[in-house]
Amino acid sequence: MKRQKVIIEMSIRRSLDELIAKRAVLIRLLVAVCGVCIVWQRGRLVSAQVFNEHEVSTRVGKTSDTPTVDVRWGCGSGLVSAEQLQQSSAPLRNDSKTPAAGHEQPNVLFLAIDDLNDWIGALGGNPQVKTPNLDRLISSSVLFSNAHCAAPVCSASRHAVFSGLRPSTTGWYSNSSKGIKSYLKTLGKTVPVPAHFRNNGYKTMAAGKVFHKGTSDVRDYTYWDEARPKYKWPEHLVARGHGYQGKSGGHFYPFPKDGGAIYQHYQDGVDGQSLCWGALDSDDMPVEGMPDEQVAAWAVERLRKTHEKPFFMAVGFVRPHVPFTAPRKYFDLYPLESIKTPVAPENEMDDIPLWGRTLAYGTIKEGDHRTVLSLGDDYWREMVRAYLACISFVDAQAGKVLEALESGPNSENTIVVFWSDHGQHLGEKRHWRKMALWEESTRVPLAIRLPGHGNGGRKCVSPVSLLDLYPTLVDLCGLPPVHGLEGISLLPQLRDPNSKRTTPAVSTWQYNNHAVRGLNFRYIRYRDGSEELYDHRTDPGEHRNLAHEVAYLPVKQRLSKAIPKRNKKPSSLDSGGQDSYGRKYEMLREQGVPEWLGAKPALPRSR
Ligand SMILES: [Ca+2]
Repeated sequence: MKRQKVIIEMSIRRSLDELIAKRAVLIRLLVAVCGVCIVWQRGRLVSAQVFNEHEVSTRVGKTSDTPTVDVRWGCGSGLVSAEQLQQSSAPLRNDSKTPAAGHEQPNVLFLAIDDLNDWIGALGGNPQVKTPNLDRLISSSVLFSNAHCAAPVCSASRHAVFSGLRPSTTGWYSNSSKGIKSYLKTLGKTVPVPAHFRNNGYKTMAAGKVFHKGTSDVRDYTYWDEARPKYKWPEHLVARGHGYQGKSGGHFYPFPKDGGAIYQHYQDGVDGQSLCWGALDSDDMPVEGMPDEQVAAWAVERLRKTHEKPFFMAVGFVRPHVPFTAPRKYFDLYPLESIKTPVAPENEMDDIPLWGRTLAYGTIKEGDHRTVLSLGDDYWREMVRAYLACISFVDAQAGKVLEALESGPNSENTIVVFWSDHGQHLGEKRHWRKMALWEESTRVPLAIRLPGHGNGGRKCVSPVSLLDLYPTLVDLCGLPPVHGLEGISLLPQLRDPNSKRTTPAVSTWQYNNHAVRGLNFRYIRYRDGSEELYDHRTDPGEHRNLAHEVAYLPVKQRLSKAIPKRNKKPSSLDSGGQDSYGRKYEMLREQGVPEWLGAKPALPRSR
């Protein structure tokens, strides 16, 4: 009996040992599978960052000896560091579709300002500008001082931001009006940023110019739980007849009573009205205030409330987009006689290829810069002052929104992302507006403020792209990863702004024209193969094209590796046709380049 008991005990122990051994094998197997997954994922990230410019760092501001500040924000059950989020191999959010009111995930205020170049205090693009509110925001944010758009025009840039995909991947290159068919063909399979937030338990809200045409570019397609209705101009202002009919079909108001100088020159319906300005008096504006003031009031009202779910709120201001009209008091900040116009060296167009000059020609029949010069000795300076006035006006509106956030119940757990969709030329390279591949067109303000203001006031000088916003938001808010995004998360730079980042920023304007911005150089390659190269260490104004200098061949070769291999043809080129720039290029080639764009052949300067 005793022997039988011993045998049974031994048998049970052996079975247990085998079970434990099998379990250990299973656990080891699981660990191995997880390891392979992590290595594969890291490999993907590394392969995306394999490009290395080997440029000499010219980092400015605070340096690596500045201690890294832990990036933290308040959560329902304590504090979660960005480091923890980044290093976790588990999904970055919980599985609940409806996070509790404690807001386990942070809110996001996504603040977009249209057509704002680097003329803000913190970026130093124009020392005369007054932007106290944006400067204050940046002083508590991580500033990305070398940030660039994916496309230098409203609609293409915004769809790149919200889809996380390049124009050359989707085929959405321009502002041309697109119906639902075109949308489905180019972007139908994407999940726009606000849709991803909404699908994962966030309340989504929007007001103003978020997409090109407001809170959505596609009729009946909405990503928002709450969106401010599209603004309608008062009839008495429309009846004045000065509204500028943009090429994409949008109307822009308001104008002064007499329409301003350009209206006096061109009268009704002549294009060129977009290069206009005007100081507005109270009866030139809606009784409720300018649309941007109304958008600010809408956002202020909601930021002062608590919300049951975490929110993603997009607020888009239209100014400083043309027309450069704003309340008169903002013009009074800038006495005309004090205004300096941008530097435009006499022969700066001579070493720019025909494609570059084609872009600089602009959209007015006689040429944009030529038109500005023809409107009077002071018109260029007046336009610069008006752009500055519009910037200060929109800075004041941003200030209202930020004050409401900071003094309200959402101040402790809201990420602020401040960005513009592209830059703006005001005569540099004889070019106006955007829609080119030089620094003035592609450089944008970009600053991210984390709850607790981690690393506030520090600067990342590495090149980054607006494409990086989507994966950054996914990381910061713990959303499920999205397959195929073409940007790279900025989370490492939010943790440490000196964190190395070697992937350049690529901007694309129309089919197969690209600019690659590295830490120190800008390389442009147009669709006919012509090139430009600028060294920002010695030539921040991009006045000397180095593309034909043998010594810079290695730089060109390195930067050209970042040019997209895939360039989806827009429908206008499907059957071998030309787009509008292709036609203009052919026209200039046949008729010659006008004197104001540099009549000499586009050859390298003699050394
Ligand atoms: Ca824009």
